[in-house]
Amino acid sequence: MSRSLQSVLVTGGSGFIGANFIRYLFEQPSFTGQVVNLDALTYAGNPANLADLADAYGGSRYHFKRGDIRDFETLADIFSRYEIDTVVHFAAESHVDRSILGPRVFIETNVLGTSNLLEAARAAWKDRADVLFHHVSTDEVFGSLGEAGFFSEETLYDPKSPYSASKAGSDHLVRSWAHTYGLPATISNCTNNYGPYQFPEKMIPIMILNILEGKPLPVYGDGKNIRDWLYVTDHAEAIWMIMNAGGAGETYLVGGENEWENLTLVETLCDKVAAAAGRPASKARELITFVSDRPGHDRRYAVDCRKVKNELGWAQRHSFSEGLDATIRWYMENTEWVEQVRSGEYQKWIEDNYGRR
Ligand code: NAD
Ligand code: TDX
Repeated sequence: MSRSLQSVLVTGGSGFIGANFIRYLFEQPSFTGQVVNLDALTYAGNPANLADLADAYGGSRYHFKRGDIRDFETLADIFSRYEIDTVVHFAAESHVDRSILGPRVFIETNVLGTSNLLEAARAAWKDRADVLFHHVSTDEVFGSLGEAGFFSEETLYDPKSPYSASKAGSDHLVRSWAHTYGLPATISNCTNNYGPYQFPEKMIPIMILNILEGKPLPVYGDGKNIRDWLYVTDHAEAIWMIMNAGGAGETYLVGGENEWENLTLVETLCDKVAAAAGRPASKARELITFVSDRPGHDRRYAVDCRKVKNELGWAQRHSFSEGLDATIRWYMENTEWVEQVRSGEYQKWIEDNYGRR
């Protein structure tokens, strides 16, 4: 049976990947449905990320609802009011460092919030087969790799941080709802994303902004931890392909086949940002500062993404160099956005426009 894909509930659509995904969706001629973006607007959620889409499609094909996935009644109301037939679940606490400082909200949102969403979908859909619950997850659930090897769909879970443990918990819940209740569900586990609208607490935007502002570039530990980087719209495309053709109950690993040691990446960013700003690269590199390591810091992530490539025909479109150039340009051109998300004004603006949480 083919999937409806006509009324898509996107959770966390005002965050980094969610906003890029909704933008991507509205660019697809084959997507003719509506999107309901449910977002609690935490520090990481910003309605400005989709302001132009809200102008173009607001009230017709795009609906924003400020709400929390921890609140079951909100979810049940959305499923019935908008006749939701598809869920793409991004909403989460997403930053590893924050999970080390305060794990509780990660468990509440990522684990309990996901269980609420699964229950709301199950109650609304009953035994419908033309529906889909797609869960967006991370390669961090598999733990840390040594120098060789890759995570695959068969790798056993071994999360190491409160963040990755909470995401692993949510993955297990989705799998169990699929197995026990027959909920049509898919999961993607993706490597590190980068691109426009990423909150400047994550490595690439922090480094770009600090280079531009002449501030120290904090490299954790020895700088030799390895991450695999993927441009965010390539991730969005993989999700869209899974929504269309991914098998119910299946998991897909998605990655950039693009591994970088942190220090080498920071040096590359120094060179690229300095060139874009017309400044000497050597001055930028002088800003590199080694700082205490992240507790429990995973050494290396890398994924074998042959399944999504061979079965669904996915391939990334952006080379790392092009993607970084586009990202650097975006942060240089969107200084107002940067100021807004970094200032207390942002929280005030949210409260004035959307009410206190
Ligand atoms: P983000 O922190 O930028 O955005 C998260 C969004 O979820 C925000 O808009 C926030 O307001 C919203 N949110 C948080 N708690 C909520 C709640 N209780 N109810 C409703 N909305 C809530 O995160 P991101 O980087 O865009 O990541 C999105 C998803 O993708 C997450 O599930 C994350 O685990 C996963 N992921 C991220 C990466 C990455 O590199 N960033 C890689 C793989 C997977
Ligand atoms: O200031 C920094 N200095 C530094 O050396 C920061 C913020 C990070 N780092 C290092 C830690 C990591 O090895 O850079 C690497 C990338 O760090 P983050 O941007 O915090 O990402 P990471 O911890 O790898 O997790 C990200 O990718 C997987 C996302 O935040 C997760 O949501 C996603 O699941």
